[in-house]
Amino acid sequence: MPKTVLITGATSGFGKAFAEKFAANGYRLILTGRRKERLDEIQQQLTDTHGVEVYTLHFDIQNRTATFDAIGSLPAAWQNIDVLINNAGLALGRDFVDDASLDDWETMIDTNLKGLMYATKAVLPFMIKEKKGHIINIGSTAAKEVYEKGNGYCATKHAVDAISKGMRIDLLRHGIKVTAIHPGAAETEFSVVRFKGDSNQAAKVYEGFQPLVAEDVAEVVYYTTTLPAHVCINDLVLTCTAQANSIYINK
Ligand code: NDP
Ligand code: 8X3
Repeated sequence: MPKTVLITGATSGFGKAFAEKFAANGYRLILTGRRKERLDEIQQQLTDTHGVEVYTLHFDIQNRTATFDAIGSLPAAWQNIDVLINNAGLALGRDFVDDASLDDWETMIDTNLKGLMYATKAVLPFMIKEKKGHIINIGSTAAKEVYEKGNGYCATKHAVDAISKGMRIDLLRHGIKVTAIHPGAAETEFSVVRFKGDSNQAAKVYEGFQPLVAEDVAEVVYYTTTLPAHVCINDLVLTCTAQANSIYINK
């Protein structure tokens, strides 16, 4: 029986690269996101290329009922989830605290923190029943240091760091691994979303150095799932070689 991974935010960037990597390694995939057409395309492409089974669920992870209804609707044959990757997330805006938009803050909190908690709580009963599982939370270097004009986003990622530590402690008794992966700057749709569609401003973020690409992060995430049952990577920060942390980039 192939293993099953559920990836939130699988329509682009890291999540899409995770889907490709796990499919190439024979996993069955449950892919989620809001953009149904993209999920359908990725499902078709991965099925054709790797011959794996792909199940898609499209919902807004900010919506608690929609998240529980979607994950709760999984047929019994898809409930044996080995790996949950809590990846869906976004940054909105680069503004001083006094200029930052409350709507942006609320969207980031609802997606990056509350959405992650909803997805985890929806999947956990399946893992607890099986007495095994691996939860991988995608944090950020922004979970480790706060940078100027990063206020709301950094707060949500610090919260992801904290909830990952809490999950690791509380899920010990169920034998469930919890890994937090904290990538640095990676060129995906992330900055286009952050700058609300301004792709020129987004491109400037990555000028003058070679950032990570989604496939780099996928390699590391996949690696954490290949270790023996008694070994767990708890917390891992990865950056491109030009980046030391949230603040220092050699460019
Ligand atoms: P992308 O913008 O490329 O991908 C974000 C994914 O999240 C998309 O699949 C999107 O799907 C999904 N998503 C966003 N909002 C929602 C929502 N409300 N409901 C459901 N799904 C949602 O960005 P990345 O791949 O770069 O980001 C993935 C994760 O990695 C995020 O948590 C981000 O904070 C984190 N990260 C990114 C870094 C970077 O530099 N790129 C570095 C460190 C961490 P859809 O729009 O279809 O709903
Ligand atoms: C994304 C990386 O530097 O924009 O988490 O915070 S950064």
